[in-house]
Amino acid sequence: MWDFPLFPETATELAGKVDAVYFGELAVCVAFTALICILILFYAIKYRKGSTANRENAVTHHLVLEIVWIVIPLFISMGIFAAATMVYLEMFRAPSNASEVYILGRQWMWQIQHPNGKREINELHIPIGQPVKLMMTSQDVIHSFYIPAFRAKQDVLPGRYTSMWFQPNKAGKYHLFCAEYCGTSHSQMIGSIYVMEPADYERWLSSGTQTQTLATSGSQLFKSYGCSGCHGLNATVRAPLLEGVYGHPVPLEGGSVVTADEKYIRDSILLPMSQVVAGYKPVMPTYQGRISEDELLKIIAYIKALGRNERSGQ
Ligand code: HEC
Ligand SMILES: [Cu+2]
Repeated sequence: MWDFPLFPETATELAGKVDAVYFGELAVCVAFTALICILILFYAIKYRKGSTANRENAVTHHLVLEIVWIVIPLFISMGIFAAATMVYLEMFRAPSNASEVYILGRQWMWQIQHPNGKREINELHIPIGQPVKLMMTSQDVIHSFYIPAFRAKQDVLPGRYTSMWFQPNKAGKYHLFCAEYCGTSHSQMIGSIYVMEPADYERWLSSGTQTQTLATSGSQLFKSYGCSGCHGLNATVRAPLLEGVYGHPVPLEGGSVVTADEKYIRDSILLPMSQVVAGYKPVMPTYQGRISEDELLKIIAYIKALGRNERSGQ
């Protein structure tokens, strides 16, 4: 049997679109290469030494021809640009109903946490037909989360959150690779993605030792790190309440406005001086070096959940 796959499986709709762009470009390249080769051969034979072809009145300029060979490639390359941009935008913008999974890369493994607190290592279980968004960060060096069957790849950086999303449409087991050389055992930083039927997935998600949700762990950390002493309702220090801050614009000291996303909350905790909320004193201490990436994810999940509670209560 033919067992020499030149192409990975396609397990998302988007993967098909990425392939379409790729094969479209390949077709353009092949067509032009063939055209040029054929013309070279044709003229090499026609004007070979000793041939009687007419060499008088050789053309040196041809305006129409020049315009044609500028305009046609211009349209072709703009077409490729438009198609690729459309696919890229779709890849870039996660739908708002996507469920979130947190990924922590480190030398040399992937630690994965689901919002309900379930953890896995080098394995990611997801349901078929539902959008999933990954929030990713690294504990040490740059890694890259790569799932060939989804045509999805995103660098995972220390000190920063990156994200990507996909919606698998075919159940099965797929490869997961680290696609950024990250040290001695980089080649072993691999794993599997399991795309499951929704019912199987629910069963898997609720199986095993039931841990508490990320947001609950986060609320405990919020107390144990003393955040609630300032951010709580009965705090003596004047600090902004964090209910509903996630996803909303925050006016900063100095006049600018930022949207409170994961990165902003992370920076607020590690580098509180870098962005001070308008109307407040910069008294919040930095937690750089005191809070682990893992704990940060939980606190962020908690602050995000605060936002949801508030909105649903309105
Ligand atoms: C000593 C009091 C104090 C402590 C302790 C404290 N904060 Fe703050 N925090 C503040 C103040 C004051 C601000 C507003 C000024 C600023 O942005 O630095 C703030 C701002 C923030 C913001 C940005 C809020 C917004 O509305 O944009 C976040 C998020 C935050 N803190 C999270 C935390 C977390 C998480 C902890 C615990 C790990 C914590 N804080 C501990 C006083 C505190
Ligand atoms: Cu790696």
